[in-house]
Amino acid sequence: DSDELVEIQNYIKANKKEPDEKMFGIAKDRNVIFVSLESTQSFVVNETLNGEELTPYLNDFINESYYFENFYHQTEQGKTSDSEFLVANSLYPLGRGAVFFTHNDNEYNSMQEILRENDYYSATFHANNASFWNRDIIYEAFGVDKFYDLESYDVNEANSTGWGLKDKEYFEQSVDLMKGLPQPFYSYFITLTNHFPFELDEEDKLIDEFDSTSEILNRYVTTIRYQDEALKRFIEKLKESGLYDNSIIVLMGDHYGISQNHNEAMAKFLGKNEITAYDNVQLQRVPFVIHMPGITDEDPKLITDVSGQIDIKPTLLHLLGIDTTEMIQFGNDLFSPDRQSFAVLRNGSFITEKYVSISDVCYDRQTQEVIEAEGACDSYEEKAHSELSFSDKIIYGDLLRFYNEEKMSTGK
Ligand code: GP9
Ligand code: MN
Repeated sequence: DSDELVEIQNYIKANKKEPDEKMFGIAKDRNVIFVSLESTQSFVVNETLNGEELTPYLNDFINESYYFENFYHQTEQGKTSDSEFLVANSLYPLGRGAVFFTHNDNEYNSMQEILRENDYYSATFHANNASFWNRDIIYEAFGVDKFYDLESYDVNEANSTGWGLKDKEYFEQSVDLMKGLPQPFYSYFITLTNHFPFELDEEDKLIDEFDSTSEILNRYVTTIRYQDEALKRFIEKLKESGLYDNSIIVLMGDHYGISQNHNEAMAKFLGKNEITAYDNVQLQRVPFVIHMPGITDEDPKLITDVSGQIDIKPTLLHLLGIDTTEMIQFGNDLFSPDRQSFAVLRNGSFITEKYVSISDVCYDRQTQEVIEAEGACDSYEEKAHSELSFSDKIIYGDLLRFYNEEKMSTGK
């Protein structure tokens, strides 16, 4: 009921951090071009195979950007849709099932709705059936102004592979579709080629496959390399179209691509004897990049703080100069000087500046050793638990309807 919401609001208020004055509004009124990179994990960044970079373009782009190297995905069974849910709401997805299906009737205060109140137009570009992951329904609930789905693209056998339209073609056609968007806009792009089981036409293979017992990992490196080439073309075409300069470009890996079933091959790839429980948590890192032409290229930054997808919404809203003081969200602005390193994964594992907790075992992040002494992780245990359970309560109880009622009645 609404009393529960008050308790949650108090928790959120107590944990909110003030934004950095220099960063607040630094990208005011710019277009947002958000790219969700399918199954892209951080281990591919600055990695080579037989002397060839897996992501040459991304590696260069990072050197003109803010790059968060300890950024974790927080998705579960809802995969890409869970990552979209995190970005739009700064709420955690559910531990089971896909919240896009189970709670599409809820009240939300999505990024798109908030931006609409600030005169932004919002659009999502994804060359798949509109109903996949229930997107058509949930985008309505999120207030997405326009969904460029499969129907908006010219898709045929020649320009498709695996799950559908090849990323290069997808980006080419997307920029043409973007030209008509009212500005400023918040645009969200979801790639597809680097999707399990990672199929690619011979002509699109720019590097060799890996050589291991896992066909999946062997092919993954080639689809990762292809996606990187597509991303390069996208940015080039944005520059040609004139859309680039007045934009903020954000890149995010949606979730892991290589599951624990491929640990043996992964160990070989990373040059390790085995993939430990600790390594497995490290492998849940996905790239997160913020690129602001004229700003980040002048002064790029490698950011080592621990963070996650939950933090994206307040971070972006603050860069755009939008106040989030009254908003119900679990993330924190990544540029806030008072923010603490922290990310909780949906299975309850969590990462702090000094510790990693996995199934109630506490590890020292520096040595990767188990801490035998009782209690080191304890003070964060409660935070990790509160975050997930409060977020679940909001979703199961549809509690944002009480918040929205109050907002209506006070006109805030
Ligand atoms: C499907 C695409 C992939 O439209 O977003 O979804 P996933 O299987 O990664 O959740
Ligand atoms: Mn995905």
